[in-house]
Amino acid sequence: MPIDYMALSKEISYALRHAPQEYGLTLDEQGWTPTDGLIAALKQQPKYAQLTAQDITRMIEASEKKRHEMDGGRIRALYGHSTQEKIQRDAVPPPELLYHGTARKFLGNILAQGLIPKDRQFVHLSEDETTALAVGRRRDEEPALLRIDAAAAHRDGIAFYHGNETVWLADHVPARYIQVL
Ligand code: HQG
Repeated sequence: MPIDYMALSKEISYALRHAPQEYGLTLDEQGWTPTDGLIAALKQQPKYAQLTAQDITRMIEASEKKRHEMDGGRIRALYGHSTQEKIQRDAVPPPELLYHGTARKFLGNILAQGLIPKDRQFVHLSEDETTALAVGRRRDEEPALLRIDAAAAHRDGIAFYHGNETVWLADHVPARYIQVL
């Protein structure tokens, strides 16, 4: 049976973002773990009995979002973590503006507290409005779109981190940098 890349991607995200210990894996400070260990753990399931590193490479290439990366025998998730040990990231200057799509029902709290990471290690922000709206649609058919004055926040000392080409991360975004569009 051909490998279902979408299911494989979801399971690898689950393992590398949320539950490495369920797969007998340990993440290093940057979230890396040996690819062989992940493959060995997945192979215990009959549907992945023949799984190879090339399948994972193909899955990453086939994905519409870059969620994982492999490098020199290691693999990691690029964002989304909820593991206890916070992934270490280098702060980098963000684009002028970032966006966040969310459910309308969260707006009151967000405008009071700012954006907080909730169950994840970081707040997730989008480079463009289209991506942010797609993120928000996971929770609301007519999502609220927020614009973050990232340049001003950065000037004021708020750290931003790079996830992938469209995803940016922050520890917390105070409400004064957030505008509802
Ligand atoms: C909301 C997916 C109340 C926040 C996506 C969001 C993304 C607050 C929810 C990535 C709040 C957390 C992450 C506050 C934030 N009060 N609600 N003060 N601050 N929130 O899933 O950004 O497909 O942890 O607005 O595409 O929705 O899995 O974050 O609605 O890139 O690769 O709390 O996950 O990527 O939800 O999504 P999440 P998110 P993948």
